[in-house]
This record gives sequence, structure tokens and C-alpha cells, in this order.
Amino acid sequence: MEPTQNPQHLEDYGASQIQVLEGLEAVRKRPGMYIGSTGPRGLHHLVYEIVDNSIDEAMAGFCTDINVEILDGDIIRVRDNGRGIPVGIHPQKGIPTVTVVFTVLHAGGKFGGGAYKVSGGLHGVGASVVNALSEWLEVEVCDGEKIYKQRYERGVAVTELQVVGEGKETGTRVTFKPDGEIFEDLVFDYDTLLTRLREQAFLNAGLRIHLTDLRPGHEDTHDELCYEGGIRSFVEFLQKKTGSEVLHEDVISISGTAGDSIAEIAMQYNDSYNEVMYSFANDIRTIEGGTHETGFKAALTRVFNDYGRKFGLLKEQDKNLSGEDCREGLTVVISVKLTDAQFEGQTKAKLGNTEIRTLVESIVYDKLMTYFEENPAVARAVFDKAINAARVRDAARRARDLARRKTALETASLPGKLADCSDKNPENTEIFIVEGDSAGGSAKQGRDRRYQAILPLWGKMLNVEKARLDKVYGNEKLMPVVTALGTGIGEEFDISKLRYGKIVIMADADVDGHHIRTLLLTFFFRFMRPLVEQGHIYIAQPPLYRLSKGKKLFYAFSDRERDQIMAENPGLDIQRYKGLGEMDAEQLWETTMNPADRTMIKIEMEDAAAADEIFTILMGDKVEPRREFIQKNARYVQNLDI
Ligand code: TSJ
Repeated sequence: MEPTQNPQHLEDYGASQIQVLEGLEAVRKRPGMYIGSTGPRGLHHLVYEIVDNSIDEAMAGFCTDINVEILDGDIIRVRDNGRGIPVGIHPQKGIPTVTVVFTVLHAGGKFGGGAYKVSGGLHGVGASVVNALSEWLEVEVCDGEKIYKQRYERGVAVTELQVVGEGKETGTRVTFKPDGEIFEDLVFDYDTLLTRLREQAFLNAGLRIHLTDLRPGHEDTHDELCYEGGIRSFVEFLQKKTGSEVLHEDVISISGTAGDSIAEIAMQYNDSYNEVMYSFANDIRTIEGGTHETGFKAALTRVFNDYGRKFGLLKEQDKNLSGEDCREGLTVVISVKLTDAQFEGQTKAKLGNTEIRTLVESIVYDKLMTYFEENPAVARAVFDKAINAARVRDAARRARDLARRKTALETASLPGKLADCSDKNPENTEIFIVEGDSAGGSAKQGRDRRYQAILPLWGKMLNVEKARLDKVYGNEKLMPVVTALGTGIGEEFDISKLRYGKIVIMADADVDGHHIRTLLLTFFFRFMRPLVEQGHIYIAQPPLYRLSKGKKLFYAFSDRERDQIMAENPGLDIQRYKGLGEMDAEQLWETTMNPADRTMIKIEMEDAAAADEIFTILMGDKVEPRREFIQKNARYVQNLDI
């Protein structure tokens, strides 16, 4: 600094530099607080954080194209044709605004961030967090005259903002390499990025997003995502994936506003028994639902019943249709935009703003009622389906009552194969659901019987998709799970009756194990969803390898870990575990069941929803989507963090 400069300014600069470094340290010390995890999900989150800025620019009307590239070395480059991050000196900070954006925590909202703010959750943490968690990051801005560039390493600027060229276009380009000191695995999954970017393209009709994989061996992997139809196109896309037949050709669209809030809904019915609901608030997926979903469901049920009474489809003596009856075979996307969205729930993925419920409920009631009155053939088709659903559900209820009375008479109600624990307080207890009799035997011997129960599964796999609620009762594979957990299922699910606080699925790391995990997760997702929402479901993580020599003994839970152990301890003998059955009771306890040493994956709603989607395709009628899906989703079991 020149000695002539204002000393006051110098002090400010010093103080803000210290703030920057403190912010950086906070992010690098506890990255999970800012991006959720340091696993694959957190890694991919970095890309979304950057892309979201370009999407904001598009929503503001200044950007039409966004390019995302995965470069060799798993480096990410995001480019847009917006106005370019401002390069002028920031009035408060005395440094270029672009430098503020990348170095000051939570700077995003201060000068931009779009009209729709976010509170709670991990979204909108901004470019400075991505920067702090990157080995290096480079930003280039073109303002229509000059090209500016700045480089950072682990969040710290290592160059000034420099002019590096000239150009007539405008836009921003950010290139970064996530930091290997922070992330467990640095490899990006193309399909994970594709799915999320496609979602964003659907939610922002007309926006063009390109995704390109330029890593060696991935040549020619490219997608251009642009949907003029917006969420209507989203519904068509989701509908195709289910492999079922539509009940009406046109997607029904509903939209409306109240104050600054906007709600858009697109929906279509198919001939399956499944409900597919995707909801968003400010383009953020709300997998736990919230006020927009509640409003939609309430209005839909009311429309069906009012319409049915008005046109004599429901007779006087008929009971009202239930919400579930009205949603059978429905594919729906709900997108709301609002100022100050409140995100709540276990994973901050549940919309809390009460005014949105009123908005969605009133527009869906009015506009869907009008639609049904103007399109009686469509109304008739979906109505018949709902009435049929009600009949089946009624039959199921009767079958269930019968089954319950029978079991009450015949036997004690707990399944015979259950090895229960002695403690009865669910806050202390856990149940291992184990596939395979030999593994079940080891688990029974190896467990701590005070608080660990074991339920071995046996019998044929049930096709939950086709067999409906009524078939779950009486199914020899799933019924023991239902009775052991004690909660009941579906409408009569009651979490206060839950007998074990942790429900752990323990299956082999092979294809059969994958199937049983998918089946159980789908089952919990569909019939006992609060168990997933409230974080009761876990996946056990048995080791893949045993490495030993003399007294030395290690277990490796991934190939990477195996390589690391072998590098540090030459000459070890390796045993690959092909299944849980190969472990004796003591090994199973030590590696997989002992709370002091084990790692388990806690299932979140997204994981269970993904399983549900896989299950639908696996069990569906169509062969082609099934083949495609099996190939693409093999990763989901390997990487449950995504
Ligand atoms: F996150 C980020 F900072 F890293 C980033 C921001 C990354 C990428 C790829 C793009 C962007 C970005 C930011 N694209 N476009 C913008 N726009 C602005 O920052 C901007 C420009 C002008 C004005 C204005 O009021 O004149 C306001 C804003 C927010």
C-alpha cells in the first residue's frame, strides 16, 4: 500500500481480511454444516450451488444458456451468457464485487440472489463456500468489453482480478476442482448431475442447459436440456418413466398467484396404482412435502367428492373417497415460488409457509373443478379409477381385520423367526432385518441380546407394485416385518407403537442384496413413510475385505480403503467377503453390528424415493426401460449418499 492512503481504509481492509479468513476456516472445519455431507452428495452439491447462480440470472431475464462441463480430472466448468458478475469495486468492501462473491461468506443475498429468498436448508450458501472447499477455483467474467480473471486456492485469492483479454459477449465462467482434503470421493457421476439439471430445465421453461462429459473414456456424453412446456413436460417425462398407460392424453395445468407468490401444478393420471408427486419451492425439491402438497391433496379430494355428489357418481349411501383413492395413478408436479420460503423438517426439505396452502388449495379446487366440468370424459375416467381404488381398499381393510382376528386367535402375534431383545424401550433398541438364514444365524449369535433383535427374512419376493396394500397382509415375506415393527401400515400406521428405534437392513453387497434393499426401502417408503421421514431406517455396512497377516487384522469397507491399508501394511493376505454368511458371529458383531465400531447409512427420503423409482421400473411391464434402468442405477446401491 502507498503511505499516502487513508489509514482508516487500511484498517477496514485488514479487519475484513480477518473476517474472510475466519469464514474460510469455519467452512473448511465443518463442511457438512454448509453442504450437508462430504460424501458424493456434498460433492455434487457444489455444482448445483454454482449453477443456481446462473439460473437466478436466467430468472432475472438476462441469461438464456448455461453450460456445465466435467473436465478431465473431475474439474467442473460452468458458463453462462448472463450479464457477468459485477467487476466494479464493492462500495462497502473496497474490493471488486466478484471477489466479494467468492470470498465473503453469505455474500450472495446481499446484491443478488434473485427475488425469491431462501431460509433454512443448505441452499444458497453460495460461491464462497464452493470456493473454500475447492483446491482451486478460477472465475472469468466478460462485461462486453474486457475479460477479467481471478484465481483462488482453498478459498484464498492468489491473483488480483486481472484483465486477460477482450470480448464483445457478456457472461460468467467458473472452473473449479473440489478439494481432496475435504471430499471422500472426487469422482462426479454424470447421471446424478443430469437428473438435477434436467429438473432445473423443466422448472425454468425455455432455459437451455448443456451438460457435457469431457473426461477420457466418456467422450460423446452430452445432453441438451430445454423444455418449452416447463412442468407439463416434466409430467410427460415422469409419466413415460413409469411405463404405464395414460388415462387422458392432455396434461392438466393449473396456475395462479396471490401477492408475490406463484403456484403452478401439472398433473396426469395413468393406469398404475402408484402415486408420483414431485414438489418444489423456489426450484428446490421439497421431498418431505409441506404446505403446497397439503393444499393440493386437500383440494383434490374435495373436488373428487364434490364432483361425484353433484353428478351422481357417488350415491347417497356411498362413503366419501379418501385422499389416497383420488391419487392412485396420479403423476403430479407442484412448483411454487415465494419470498422468504421457510424450509423445515428433518432434512430441511419441507415447506412451512402457511399462506401457500391456501393459495394452492383454492386454485386447484376452482380450476380442477372447472376442468372436470368442461371435460366430462376425463373426469369420468379418473373418477372410475378412484372408485375402484376405494373398493379395493375396502376389501383390503376387511382382509386385514380378518387376518388380525385369525392371528390373535391362533398364535402370539410376534413372528416365529424373530429373535427379540430383552429391553422393550424403543429408544434403546434396534432390529436387524437380515436376508439369508446363515447370516441370520450369525447375527443371532453375535448380537447383544439386551437391545438388538434379529428378524431373518425368508420366502419369495413380493411384487409390491402389482400386489397392493391388501396383498401385504398375508404375504409371508413382509408380514413378519409388519408385525415385528408393531406400527401397522398405510392409513392405520401408528408410530407410537414402534417397537425398535433403529431398523437396520442387513443384506449382502451383491445383486440379491440390492434387490432386497430396494424392496424393503420401497415398502417403507410406500407403507410406513414416517419411519423414513423420521430417520428410523438404516442400512448396515458389512466390510468387503478382510486383510490379515499374523496378529495384524484389518477390515476394508471399500476398494479405496483396501488399497490404502495395503499400501500402509505390505504383505497382507486378502479375503473378499462374498456375503454376510461368510462371517462368523464374532466377525459380524465386530465389523457390522457393534455400535462402537460400525458405520451404518441412515436412509433419507431421497434414498427411499430413489429406491421406489427403481422398484417401479424393475417390476414394471416394459422391458426396455427396465434394462436401461438396471444399467444406470447400479450405482445407487454403491453410493447411497447421492
Ligand atoms: F456463483 C458464482 F458466483 F460463482 C457464479 C455466478 C457462477 C456462475 C457460473 C455464474 C454466476 C452469475 C452471476 N451469472 N450471472 C450473474 N449475475 C450477476 O452476478 C449480476 C450481474 C449484474 C447485476 C446487476 O444488477 O447489474 C446483478 C447480478 C446479480
